[in-house]
Amino acid sequence: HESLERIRDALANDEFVLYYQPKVNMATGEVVGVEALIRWQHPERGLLAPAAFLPVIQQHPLAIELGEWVLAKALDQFTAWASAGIHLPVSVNIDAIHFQQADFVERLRAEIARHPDVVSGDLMLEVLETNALEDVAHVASVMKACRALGVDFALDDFGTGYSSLAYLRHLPASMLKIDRSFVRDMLDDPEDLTILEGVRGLAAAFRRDIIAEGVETVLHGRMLLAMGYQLGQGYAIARPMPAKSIPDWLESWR
Ligand code: G
Ligand code: G
Ligand code: NA
Ligand code: MN
Repeated sequence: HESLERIRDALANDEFVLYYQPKVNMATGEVVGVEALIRWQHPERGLLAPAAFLPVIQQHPLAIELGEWVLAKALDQFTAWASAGIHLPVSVNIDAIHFQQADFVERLRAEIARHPDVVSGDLMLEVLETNALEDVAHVASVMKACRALGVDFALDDFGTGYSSLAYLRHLPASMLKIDRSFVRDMLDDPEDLTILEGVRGLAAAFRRDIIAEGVETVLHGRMLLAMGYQLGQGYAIARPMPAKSIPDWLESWR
C-alpha cells in the first residue's frame, strides 16, 4: 500500500487515469453507458488497481478531492466523446464520504454546469451500499437533490451489505448493481441463482433497473438473459479500457 502523502502527490502530479468499462443491454446489444474506473499510472510500479490505494484514503478528506478529480475527468471525457458524435452516459464511483460534504450538491451542480453537453440521464453515481450510508434519511435527501440535477444513483455491489433491503426501501437509487460474487458462482451454486432471481424480482417490484456485473462468459450472459436480466457488464462484453480504445470497441461491438 502507498502512503497518504504519496497519493496526494500523485493527484498533484496527474498520475491517475480513468479506464472505462461498457455496460450493455444484452438483449438488444445497445451500449447503455460506461463506468469510469480509476487506475494509478505509478512511475515505478506501473498501472495500479484501486485496491492498491483507495483503502488508504477511504473516509479521508483526500477521498473527496480524488472523487472530484474523477468526476471532472469523466465529464470531460463524456464531452469529448459527445463532440465526436458518441453519446455515452457515464457512471462514476463515489465514496460515501461525499454525503458528509456540506456543499456536495452545489459542487456537483457547478461541475455539471461546466459541462453543458451533460443532460439528465447522462451521469450516474455508483455508491457502495456497504460503506457509511448509516444516516439513511440524510443520504436519501442528498440523493433526491442530485436527482433534481438529472443525476441518477446505482447501489453498487448490491446484496453484500448489511442493510441492502433498507437501502432499497429508502434510497432513491434508480439502479441496483447485483454484486459480481453472485454472478460468478451462478452456474454452480443454486443458492446464488436463487439470490439473483429474488433480487431481480425485488428490483421489478420497486421499479428499479438492475444490472449484472461480472458477466465473465457468454454462458453467464445467456443465463442472466433467461432470468430477466437485460443489462450486463463484464469481461465477456468488454474489459475496462483506456478512453482512446472506446471508439474501436464500439465499432467492433456493432
Ligand atoms: O477497477 P477495479 O475492478 O479494480 O475496481 C475495484 C473497485 O474500486 C471497485 O469496487 C470499484 O467500484 C472501485 N473504484 C474504481 N474506480 C473508483 C473511483 O474512481 N472511485 C471510487 N471511490 N471507487 C472506485
Ligand atoms: O463493482 P465495482 O465497481 O467494484 O466493480 C468494478 C470492477 O470490477 C472493475 O475494476 C473491473 O476491473 C472489475 N470487473 C469488471 N468486469 C469483471 C468481470 O467480468 N469479472 C471480474 N472478476 N471482475 C470484473
Ligand atoms: Na462500481
Ligand atoms: Mn460493484
